[in-house]
Amino acid sequence: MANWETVVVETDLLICGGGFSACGAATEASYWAKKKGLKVTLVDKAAVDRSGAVAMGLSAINQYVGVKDGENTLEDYVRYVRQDLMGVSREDLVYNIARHVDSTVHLFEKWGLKIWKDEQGKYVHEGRWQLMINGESYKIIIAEAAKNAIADAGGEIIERVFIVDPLLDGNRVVGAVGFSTREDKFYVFKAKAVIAGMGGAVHVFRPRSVGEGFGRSWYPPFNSGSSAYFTIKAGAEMTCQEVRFIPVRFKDAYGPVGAWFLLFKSRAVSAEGGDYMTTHKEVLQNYAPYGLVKPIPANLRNYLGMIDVDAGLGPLYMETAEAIQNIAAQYKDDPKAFKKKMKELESEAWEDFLDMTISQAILWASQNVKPEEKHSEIAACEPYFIGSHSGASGAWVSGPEDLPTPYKWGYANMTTVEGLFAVGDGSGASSHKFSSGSHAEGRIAGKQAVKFIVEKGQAPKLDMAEVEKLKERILKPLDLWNKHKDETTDPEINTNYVVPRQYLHRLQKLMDEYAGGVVSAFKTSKALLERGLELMALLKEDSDKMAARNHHELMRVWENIQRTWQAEAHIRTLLFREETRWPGYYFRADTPKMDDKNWLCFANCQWNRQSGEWKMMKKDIWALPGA
Ligand code: SFD
Ligand code: AMP
Repeated sequence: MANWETVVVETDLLICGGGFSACGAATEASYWAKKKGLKVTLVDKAAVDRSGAVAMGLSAINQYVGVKDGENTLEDYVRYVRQDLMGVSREDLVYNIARHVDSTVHLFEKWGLKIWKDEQGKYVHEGRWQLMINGESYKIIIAEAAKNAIADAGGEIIERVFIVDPLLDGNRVVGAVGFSTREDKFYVFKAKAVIAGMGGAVHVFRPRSVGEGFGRSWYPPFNSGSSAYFTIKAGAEMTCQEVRFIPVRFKDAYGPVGAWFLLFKSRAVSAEGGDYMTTHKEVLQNYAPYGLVKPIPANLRNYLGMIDVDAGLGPLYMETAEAIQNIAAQYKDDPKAFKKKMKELESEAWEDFLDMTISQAILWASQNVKPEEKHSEIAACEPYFIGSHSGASGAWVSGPEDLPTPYKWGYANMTTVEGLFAVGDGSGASSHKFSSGSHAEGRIAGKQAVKFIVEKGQAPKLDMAEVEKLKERILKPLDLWNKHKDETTDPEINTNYVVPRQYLHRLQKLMDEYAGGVVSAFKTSKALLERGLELMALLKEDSDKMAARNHHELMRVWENIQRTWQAEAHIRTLLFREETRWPGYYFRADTPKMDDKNWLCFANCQWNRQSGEWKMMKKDIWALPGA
């Protein structure tokens, strides 16, 4: 076995991940931990300042309820999420996040984030729930607050350590193992409670960007399903594993569309079919009541565009020029004011990308796009797993203490495994939390995890023989490489191993063709999924044969294995739910209709740590009283 040092870190609370939810958890937990003399340790595979989905920055805060100004009620937000997720959401969790999110946003502002204000000093809204920000440094600001809080409480931040597996004592989490991506060090974390905040997953499906563009995606390439893998492997019940997210984005560089639709009030059209939201309006009747209320759910908006694409009426376009002209038109009688407004809109259009998807600005520049003169192509992306946005996959977590929710087994945001909490993209069925809501959810879980430690914390009992086995398995790819690399002239072609990229292509091909990726126009069926599972079993056998030539590739190996578990949970749940509830995200060709009678419920799954079997379950939906 590779001769790596084992570093043991003892802590009370372990926070896995350093993104928005983890920073929220660290900020809040440190405050309470300091009072109780407890230690908080945060571990990120990258550098917290620029890690996760918000690495490049964002141009909007997508969840702000505005309770203090009487703009909306918490129940309004619960209804919005219920509607957008076609009736399937954990209303207790959505409510809990909504009631904490405004104060989180106010903290962001206090920490230095620039939120746009109008002449009256009120926040500038992009849409009903969204606020415009100067967000290039969004992540750094939020990271700084988390780092300060941890330092103040005497905690620790460990960067560039990739968390792989949870450690368990029966049904109680007692820590985690991981490895340094820079040094020959294997880490063992002993903890009384653990928060999984390692984001969602990308590159489970073959991306549109292949060849020279490989790696480019809407969702950040850094998140590879670590939260899902961690909670599944711990034996936690999972939910909404079928609810992937497919955003529509500016084509090929994945620039966001929210500002165009909401702030600029732009239309999207297909080249031959016109405004698909109008021409296919009657289709929405099939998805009543969700299809009939504004805003129309994200998946249905996708679906109406896909109808034209399937009919060969594409490409789809965002009518940027028309939208800009429409806004500037109010100044048409004053040429100077008109020119000034046009300049302002033009710079806002570019800034929207420069704040969060710089490559889209580069692509526009390289293709000579002037948004004020010419429309721009948009397309549905490959599927991602991001339960904090408009997908819903994640762990099934306990609801808040004070609500009469039936889903409650102790501490808010705790999974079905004692002491293991999940947040952000790691917790399911509580979509539309975005950056601000994920941070708020992290704060909720951080406080609850400290409470758990105070009330139920136990010295973690670790089976060191088990840990040693894990170390051997986790470092095996390095051994495989060293043992066999000289056997062939091209070290990437070898009968004893596959390199991570080869394995990744195989996983992506499988998912794309059998589980409804871009190549299959997001369509799948029972037969395809069953065949996909057969191939998945063979792929999993070969996951043991991945080789790594260095630290970086070792991380690639484990990212791939984690993606594979996310993929399997996805296929199994697509198979279980015999209806098409989210057309536009995926279509079950053999059960093409929405079936409220049988399937207005959560589809949950759980992997059994002893038997290795998966169990599939239906869970009832609970509606928040008054919403
Ligand atoms: O609109 C390990 N999101 C947007 N939210 C907004 O509020 N406004 C926007 O403008 C947003 N836009 C947007 C958004 C997302 C993306 C991808 C784009 C654009 C291109 C959503 C938010 O970003 C999202 O909701 C939150 O970031 C979710 O928070 P969280 O904590 O669940 O995930 P994270 O921030 O990505 O952090 C993950 C962390 O885990 C680390 N990590 N650490 C240790 N071991 C491992 N094995 C690990 N694996 C991962 C990561 O390094 C990171 O620290 S809009 O355009 O859609
Ligand atoms: P996006 O850039 O697509 O991630 O969107 C940013 C925010 O705007 C999210 O809260 C979306 O749910 C919302 N959004 C985007 N497009 C629309 C639309 N056409 N109608 C209503 N809400 C939208």
